[in-house]
Amino acid sequence: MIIRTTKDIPASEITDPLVFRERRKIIKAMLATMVAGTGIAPALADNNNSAWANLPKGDFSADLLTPTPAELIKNYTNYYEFAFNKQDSTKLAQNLRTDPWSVEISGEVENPGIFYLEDILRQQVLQERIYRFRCVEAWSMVVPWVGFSLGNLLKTVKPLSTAKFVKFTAVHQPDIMPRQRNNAMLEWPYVEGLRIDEAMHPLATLAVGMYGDILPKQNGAPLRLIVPWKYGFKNIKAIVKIELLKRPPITSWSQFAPKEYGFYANVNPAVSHPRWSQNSERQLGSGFFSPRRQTELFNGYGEQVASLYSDMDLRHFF
Ligand SMILES: Nc1nc2c(c(=O)[nH]1)N[C@H]1C(S)=C(S)[C@@H](COP(=O)(O)O)O[C@H]1N2
Ligand SMILES: [Mo]
Repeated sequence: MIIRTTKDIPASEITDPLVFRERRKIIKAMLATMVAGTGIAPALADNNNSAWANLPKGDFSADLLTPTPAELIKNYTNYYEFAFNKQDSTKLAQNLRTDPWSVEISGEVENPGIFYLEDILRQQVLQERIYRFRCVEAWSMVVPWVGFSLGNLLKTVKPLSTAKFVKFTAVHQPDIMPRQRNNAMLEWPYVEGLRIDEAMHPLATLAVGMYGDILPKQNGAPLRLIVPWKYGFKNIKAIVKIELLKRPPITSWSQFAPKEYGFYANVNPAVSHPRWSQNSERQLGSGFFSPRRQTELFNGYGEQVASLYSDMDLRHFF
């Protein structure tokens, strides 16, 4: 199943007001009330989103996914504001200031605002969502995220009919992010984007935790995007601003190398990166001689998301 959680517990139903004092406590308290998984439908009963009804309930099952060990996920990270290798970024990210944290939601919406993350968490239903994650560099992992539906958050600010795209902006803390200081490689802050229908899709997630705890800083704390059918670079970390726009935003990677990192970036084994094949992937933790995993179209989420792209020739949209 897509989501292992079976019980929706709005944080507002947790009685102890002290619980709200700390993000970590909120997340832990909500997770403690979760019941081990028996299916997806109950978890989404109040979601009001009929797309869930179409999810396959047969052998396609995230429950069958074995999460990658937490230590591997935490110690092999891409976080270019800190470093261009996967070890230093993990260490340096510990300096990030994540408290307090607020998110501006603005643009083509009826009710723009700046919201404390804790206030957002109180309104949203946290769920454990176990998804495959596929980096464009051809490595992959399975992560038990803790998060909530991006679409549900967007609905709270009432998108206007003119909202066609969503732009996400990551934090700018040049005093502790060395690559922002040198202006290295990408335009900072890191920007990503989605089409509005992609953003409203039930698989599009804002993660605040993983493995039943708050998100490690190196993995995008306190708030990051997870779009499991797209390459890893779309999954922007440390989000401070979400703007609904009429026009497609210019995203950091597509600006840096449009032929290599397109706006759509849907996982597709048939479309090679200009410098390497995307046909297979190395699963984090598997040995050098272990067989590679065959990469799947839309990272295996085609039944859920392919209809978003029915009018596109997938050979031409990287
Ligand atoms: N702000 C920000 N978000 C980011 C990145 C980054 O450098 N900065 N790297 C992206 C890339 S290329 C990948 S593969 C994933 C990696 O997520 P992980 O480090 O949690 O595995 O984060 C994405 N989100
Ligand atoms: Mo990546």
